[in-house]
Amino acid sequence: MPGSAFFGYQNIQPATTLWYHDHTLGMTRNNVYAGPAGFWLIRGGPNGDANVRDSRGNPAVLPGPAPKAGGGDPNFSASVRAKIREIPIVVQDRSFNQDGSLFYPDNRAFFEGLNVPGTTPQLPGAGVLDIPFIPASDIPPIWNPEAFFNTIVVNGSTWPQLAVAPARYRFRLLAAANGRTFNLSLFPVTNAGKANERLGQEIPFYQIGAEEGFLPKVVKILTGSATPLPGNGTIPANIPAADPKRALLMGPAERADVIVDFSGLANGTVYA
Ligand SMILES: [Cu+2]
Repeated sequence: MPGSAFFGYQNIQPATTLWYHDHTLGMTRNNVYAGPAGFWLIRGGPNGDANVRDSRGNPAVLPGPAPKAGGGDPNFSASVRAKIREIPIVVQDRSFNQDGSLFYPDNRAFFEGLNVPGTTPQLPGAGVLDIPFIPASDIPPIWNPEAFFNTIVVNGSTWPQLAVAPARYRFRLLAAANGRTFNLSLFPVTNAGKANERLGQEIPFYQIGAEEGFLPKVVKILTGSATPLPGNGTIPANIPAADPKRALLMGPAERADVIVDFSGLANGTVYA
């Protein structure tokens, strides 16, 4: 049919977390900001869940179940949701106008956190902005290449909370902002909206997979920790020291397949 095309995918990759979104030439950033995106989970095969090993080398018992077709929609049914232990989580950023429509920045200063009212953006070398911006440009702001927005959206909802059982969960994390990098950690906090104050000990992510499949071993991630993993079969001799602020750092389109253990935590504890 004119104007349409068929693309076939064999799904022969190792089991992993894939995702899809529109890559229309010249407007991918707008599709990432405003358009749909989805997960595409590949399971089974010689590199599938059944062959994952735990830290002792035994067959791993991964948290489940995941939602199944015909099993009810966990988004709309609390009783279905209560049984689910594997959840895909896409983290993005957005900004909104008063009427709820998406906000598009109209100047370059917005991107760099230097939006000082009354100042004129400067050219490189002037010490204010790194990238020149012409106030009289006839280019609409929708053509700005990237921006860093002020509202975090998870699976399409702003600043949502997930009620969990005292059990292990498997989260398929995807960072899908236009430009923002996320540094994810879980600390118990006061339940006071965005002014969350940290109250106690961080709980770790146990990362088992990334973009291309499962990792060669489980990686425990806490803020300031680092675990060397072999690349091309070797671990480099000189490993840089761990960044004290670094937790689960995720750049655009990166994925992390993690297990979080909520068992043994006090009922009602809020983590952020
Ligand atoms: Cu893409």
